Amino acid sequence: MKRHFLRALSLVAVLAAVLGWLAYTRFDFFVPRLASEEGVVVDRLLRVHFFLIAVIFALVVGFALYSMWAFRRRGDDDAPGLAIHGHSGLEFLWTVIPLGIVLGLSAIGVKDFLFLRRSDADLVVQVQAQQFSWSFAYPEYGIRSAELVLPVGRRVKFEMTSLDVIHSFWVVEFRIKEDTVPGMTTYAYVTPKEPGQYRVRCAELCGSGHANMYADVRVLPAEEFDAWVAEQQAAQQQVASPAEQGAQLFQQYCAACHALDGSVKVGPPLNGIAGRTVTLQDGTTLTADEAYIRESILDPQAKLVEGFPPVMPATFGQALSPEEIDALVQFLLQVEP
Ligand code: HEC
Ligand SMILES: [Cu+2]
Repeated sequence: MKRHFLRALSLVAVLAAVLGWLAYTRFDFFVPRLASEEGVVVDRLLRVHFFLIAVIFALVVGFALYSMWAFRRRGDDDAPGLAIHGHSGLEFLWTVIPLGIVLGLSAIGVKDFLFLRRSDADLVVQVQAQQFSWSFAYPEYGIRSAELVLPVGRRVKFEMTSLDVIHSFWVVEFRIKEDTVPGMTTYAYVTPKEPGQYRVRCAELCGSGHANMYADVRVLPAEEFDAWVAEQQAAQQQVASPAEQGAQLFQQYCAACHALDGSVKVGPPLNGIAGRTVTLQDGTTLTADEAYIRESILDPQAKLVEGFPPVMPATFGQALSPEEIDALVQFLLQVEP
């Protein structure tokens, strides 16, 4: 028995050494690119987990493989196997060692968690989620953007909320994920450390356009970020024509569900909507005019288009200012068929 045990243990040791080494040194291969200071802390702990998981895997699989080979059925040997009734020493070890590991990991976890959630920040970005778009406001600078633009090296505090259902703000390269909850403000902190292009994804199944709910993230060196802010501030001074502004708003808030090339997404295509004959769910028809388009945006459930589910958010009256609604209506009235 002892001979078997020592052999199996050698197999485990070899497997554990190889897999543990791979998991620890090739960790970067298994995780997405890392772009924040906070992520360094997250990855450090995750790497330890990877290593332990590889070792435990080797332990289980090593003994199993060895036993399958060494104790395989031979010839016409029908004798019953060895009856073993437990082993106090082993049970003690496999209780105490995992307990120690779990307690150790949770101690590191608490320490890291407090570090990640510490409340110092030198830039606040307000995140508003709604079906199926993101919008970012920079109160310090008085600007609002559909793209999340951040400077390298400044700790950012995200103050997040949702207008309708629970969404989840997830930027995998920053290693942060935090739910956005209607009626409540949730927080996340991040210090970008690599300029580059990343993506916010919604990580909470939130409805029919969930898979399209993302926003671009652009991390810039400090001077370029300042230039971007100045540019945005200047752009807000200039009055873009309502139709231009409407086109931008459309991309941000509506494009997840409405195409402009005639294809059907979650909702009907909106190119050439003005003057179109629309059949409603109750079988009546109407000609789409300005009042109908406006009503469709502010109170989408008032008249439902035949063949489509009633999933258009009824929150645009809150998410957008009256001028922005006007801009959208102007845009839709003149968008090419
Ligand atoms: C969650 C997906 C979704 C989003 C986001 C969305 N819509 Fe809709 N929309 C629909 C669906 C589905 C319909 C058809 C059912 C109905 O009438 O409500 C519709 C209908 C419409 C109609 C009537 C279309 C017709 O053929 O009569 C208009 C106009 C419209 N939407 C405009 C907008 C605008 C503008 C936005 C952005 C501010 C927007 N929608 C955002 C899903 C969406
Ligand atoms: Cu969502």
